[in-house]
Amino acid sequence: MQRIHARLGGIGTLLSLVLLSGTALCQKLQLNDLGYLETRGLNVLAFSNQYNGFFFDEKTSGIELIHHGVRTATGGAVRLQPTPEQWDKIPVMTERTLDKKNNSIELKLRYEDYAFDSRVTVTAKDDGVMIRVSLDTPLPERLVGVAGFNLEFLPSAYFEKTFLADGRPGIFPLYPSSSVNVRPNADKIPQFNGYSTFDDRGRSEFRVPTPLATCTTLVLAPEDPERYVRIRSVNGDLMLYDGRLLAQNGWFVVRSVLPANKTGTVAEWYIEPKTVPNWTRAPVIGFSQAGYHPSQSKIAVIELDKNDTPRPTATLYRVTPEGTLVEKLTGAAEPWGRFLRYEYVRFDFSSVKDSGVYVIQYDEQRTDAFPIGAQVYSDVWHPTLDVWFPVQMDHMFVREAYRVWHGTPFLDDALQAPVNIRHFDGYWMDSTTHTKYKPLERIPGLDVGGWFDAGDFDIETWHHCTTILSFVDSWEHFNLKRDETFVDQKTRFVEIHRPDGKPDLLEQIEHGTLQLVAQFKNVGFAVRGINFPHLYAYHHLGDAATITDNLPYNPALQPYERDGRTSGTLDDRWVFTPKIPSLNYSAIAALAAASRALREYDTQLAAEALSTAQVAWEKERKEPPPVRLRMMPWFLNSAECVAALQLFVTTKDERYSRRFAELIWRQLDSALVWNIATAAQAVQYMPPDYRSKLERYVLKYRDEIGKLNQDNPYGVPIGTRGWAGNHELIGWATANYYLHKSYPTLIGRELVFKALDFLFGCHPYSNISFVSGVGTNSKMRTYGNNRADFSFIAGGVVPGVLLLKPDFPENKEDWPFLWGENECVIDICAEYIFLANAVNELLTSEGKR
Ligand SMILES: [Ca+2]
Ligand SMILES: [Ca+2]
Ligand SMILES: [Ca+2]
Repeated sequence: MQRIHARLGGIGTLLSLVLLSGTALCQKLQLNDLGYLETRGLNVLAFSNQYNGFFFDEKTSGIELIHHGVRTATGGAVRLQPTPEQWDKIPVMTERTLDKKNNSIELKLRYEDYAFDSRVTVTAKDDGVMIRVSLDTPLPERLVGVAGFNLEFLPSAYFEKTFLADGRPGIFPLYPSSSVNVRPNADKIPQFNGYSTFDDRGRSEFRVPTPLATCTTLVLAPEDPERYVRIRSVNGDLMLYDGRLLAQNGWFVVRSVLPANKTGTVAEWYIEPKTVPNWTRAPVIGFSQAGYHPSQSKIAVIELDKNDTPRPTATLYRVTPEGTLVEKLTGAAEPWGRFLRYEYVRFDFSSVKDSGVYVIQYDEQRTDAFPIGAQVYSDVWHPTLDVWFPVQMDHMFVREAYRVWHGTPFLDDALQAPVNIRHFDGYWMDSTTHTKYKPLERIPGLDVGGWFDAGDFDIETWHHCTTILSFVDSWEHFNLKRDETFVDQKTRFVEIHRPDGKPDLLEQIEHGTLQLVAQFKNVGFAVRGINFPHLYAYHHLGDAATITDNLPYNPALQPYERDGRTSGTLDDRWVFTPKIPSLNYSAIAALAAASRALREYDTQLAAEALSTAQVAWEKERKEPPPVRLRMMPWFLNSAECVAALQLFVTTKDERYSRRFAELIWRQLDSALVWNIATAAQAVQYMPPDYRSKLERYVLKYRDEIGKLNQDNPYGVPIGTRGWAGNHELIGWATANYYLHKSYPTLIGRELVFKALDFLFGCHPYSNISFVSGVGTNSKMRTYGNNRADFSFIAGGVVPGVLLLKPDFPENKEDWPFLWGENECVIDICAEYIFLANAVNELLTSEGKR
């Protein structure tokens, strides 16, 4: 968004600087009903969000600052490293007490491994907060010199800014370049589950950063009234570290080491973040950065600070060929009300249908320019298929013009994973391999096809299945013959922007199918995934071809020794082989579907996919699921339902449709929203009475989604989990598309369009498009495998707006490392291609009505 004039109390304005110099600092923080300390321009949260025991330190927990609308500090807690990494030990918050009278929050933190308890209080004092750490018993011997109180500051919030350490000036490093010491592993507090983020090349050592500065008073960004924070340590030194020396996603850490042999207060900081008097967050004008089709409704949702005074109107200007603005429509900015921490007004400019370039102005703010036109959605999916998916292709060399995205990776796939494992990426192994292979024995034939799951490089079979299914849906519904990619499986070569006479979508379906077929052929069933044995390989950033040595492991050689064909380094990926019936059904569905799409493209692979699916189906039906999976039969039955439908569509064998009919109504009764898309997809294949029977459920579904208009001003589902909700949103809109096709009078087409509006910028926090390279202003920093470069891969769709408890929506654009906000994954991207085409089809086939 562009700002036109400096606004009183707005972001970074000259005016606010002038005001600040002559006035007092902020008012005292108050503990509000939501459980955090609040004043205008500053919130202090204390464990409003918990550390996630699954992915550990996600930089969304501990004591945190939201400073002039931006979450700039996190991780305030007793920690066991100067700059904790994601998989370092985290404290469990065992008790949190709110003291309204004293504007204070007390936390009890525990490290179970060391039976170490501490208390941390955060109390409003003067113009800031006092943080006190106290101990009832002295530090455990092992944690002396190790335990400290840390608070982490967002590097991108302090780039191009200075600090003062006891008055000595410094500049925050743009790139990590301070010093590191190497110490023996005996001194190290082990990371989670004995894993290590550091590849010490067999030397039993680890790295420790040295401080950028040591002082008792530290001022961050003295020149910037919006980022200024002063920290004074009452007892003991403050040290400022750069966490990026150990991990690119590290933050700047301020730390005080806790003293040995002491009880009572062991660390005490007074923190004073400056606030701009009467600060009011600039409005966010949510709108579609990709523009609008003339015939759809067009509603800008404007997000306002609760202290802002809503303006009565907003204006749409047309940008003329001469470069001037002509007022097209001034309309009401209708109040919608409160959602989380903001107030909302909405500006409806649906009546404007003339093709052209427009901007929206509200108050002193004007949006990026965007088009209205009949063709706006025709190409919005191109970057995803042309660029994003080719870059994700595993086992292939991928070039784009002069650039090589990656070399040919994982020619050393793969070894049978050992038994009884809980893996850091959520994979696991049972007490047996369930295969004919011994632990660490090579499973042949898996170095083919597949995609890098996400910002990481594992083969995630579940996501493969949904990706293939969605691709086949796109192929069958929209006949996407676009050809801008050259794929040669034989020489493992891919080139972007180079047509090869074959539809790219089929080349992608083939690429996923090759991996699935290989799993069944060589393992006997769909594997949970193929992933890394070492954490230091898993967190790799850069070219996938350099993660392993690409040579199969040979135990006869020494580590790091090679003989030209094999290697003594145990770095080959592991195949995780727990038996998961629902996963097998998902794979059966994907293979059955792929066999239709590939029938003419690759007859042999199509036949193999279908026979694999049919044999696997018979096997799965005969084998009762393990006891623990019978606990959630609806999930298993959902997968079986999809498999039955896909097998029926492919073969027309009524055994499959009978099984589908047996399951689907039960499924709709137990989990309506989860199953409605499958039910709707089946309408065209089932007997006529199916449609009328389903109508009852559609009515119920319509009532349910109608509530969304009261839930939030966007009228779409907004996820509340630790991973933001764009996937659910796309799934919701896709279900609406299928339902609209069969029940156009019950489910309107706007219920499909709204989701794209949201993805393209009509959402909370900012108005950036969540699809990189699509729309005027779109995500240029995402959690892809090039995130260390603060970059993106065009066409990637991010998870979007993360709702941090209790009321803070966030999607950072200056910091790519929060995966819950910014990680692009294969199934979301495939389903986005479908949705974009669904919207385009509805608007171009029905738009003239
Ligand atoms: Ca993964
Ligand atoms: Ca092609
Ligand atoms: Ca290897």
